[in-house]
Amino acid sequence: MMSQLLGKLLTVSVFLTLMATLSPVRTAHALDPDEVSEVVTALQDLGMIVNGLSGIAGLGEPIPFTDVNPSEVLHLDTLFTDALGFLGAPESLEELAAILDTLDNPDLGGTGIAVLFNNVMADDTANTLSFDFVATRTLSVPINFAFEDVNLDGSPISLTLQLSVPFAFGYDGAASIPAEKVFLTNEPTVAVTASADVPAITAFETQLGFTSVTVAGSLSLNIAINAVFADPDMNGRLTFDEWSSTALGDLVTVGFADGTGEDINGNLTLDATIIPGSPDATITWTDTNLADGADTPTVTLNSLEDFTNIDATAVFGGIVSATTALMAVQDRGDLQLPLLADHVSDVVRFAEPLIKFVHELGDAAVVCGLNDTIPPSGSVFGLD
Ligand SMILES: [Ca+2]
Ligand SMILES: [Ca+2]
Ligand SMILES: [Ca+2]
Repeated sequence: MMSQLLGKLLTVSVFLTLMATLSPVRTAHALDPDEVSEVVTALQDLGMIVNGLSGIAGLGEPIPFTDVNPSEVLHLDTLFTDALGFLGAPESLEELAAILDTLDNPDLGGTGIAVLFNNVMADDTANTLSFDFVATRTLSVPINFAFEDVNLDGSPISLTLQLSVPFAFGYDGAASIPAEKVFLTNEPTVAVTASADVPAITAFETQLGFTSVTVAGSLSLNIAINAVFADPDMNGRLTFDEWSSTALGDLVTVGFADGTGEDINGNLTLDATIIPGSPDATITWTDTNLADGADTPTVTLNSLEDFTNIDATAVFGGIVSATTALMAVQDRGDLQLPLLADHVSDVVRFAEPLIKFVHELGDAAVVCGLNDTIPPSGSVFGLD
């Protein structure tokens, strides 16, 4: 009885041992240092790809109401490789993860860019490594608005740029081609945002055509730009081989996304003292979603329109014509003017405020006079 039981147990145990031996289960092993260095190389190489996004589409376009673009503010052409720096020679993926976790930097190379390596995780059994890279910079940039006849340069606003991207790496030592051993298990999106929230800008004075205007208003920005990676053969592994041999335009799609709430919401008022009432003009630029294309600004200049169509040369041209006419008359003697009791010399006195005005502007290095040059040159002050 007992021997029968033992015999059965023995049979079962032999069967199980045989099964274990025959089954093709490949137990993952920790990577050796050479293999870890392949992952480090791949990470650095991918960094070059991310750097290469600099200037593409929205990343290289000025942020509305400013004259800076996300790539230059975030130093995107070197950002990711600068953040990685020298990774040394880790002997395991967990060691590599520990190194990445120490790379957080509140001021990367004195650029004012703060970088974070968040959620860094490695598994030396599954041969995986993942982390989220986040770069943030808040800076002060002057308002800049150039559209049609209007070109405003104004007071600074606080603008925050952020780039975030999740990376998930895998390693397969059995891959037939060495460059296919390291791969991304995700198709990462490099998400860039530019945001500002200024309920009341610092009012500023600027030139609009030939008059000075005071600009006030509010401005909020929630710009979102996504650079989306795609696995060329869609087999779930975006390999080192694929990202290094695929044209950037085929590997990554860059475009505006729908930012939080209103993507652009800017309302400026323009006021010139020369025109009664306030404000004299408005500039409105709103767009709830830049992903479907950007709306154009609405510029309502009202009476200020006239001032954008005239420049200093035209104004001085007019003054010169008037003074030329007066001098021509004066050359003939101090005649009494028709229908008026005044003589020409009285008219010239009447013109004195105008001449004084020209004197004042003369300090601004504008040469104005009777000679038919551009701008007119020679003296017009001989009348006084
Ligand atoms: Ca693939
Ligand atoms: Ca939106
Ligand atoms: Ca839109």
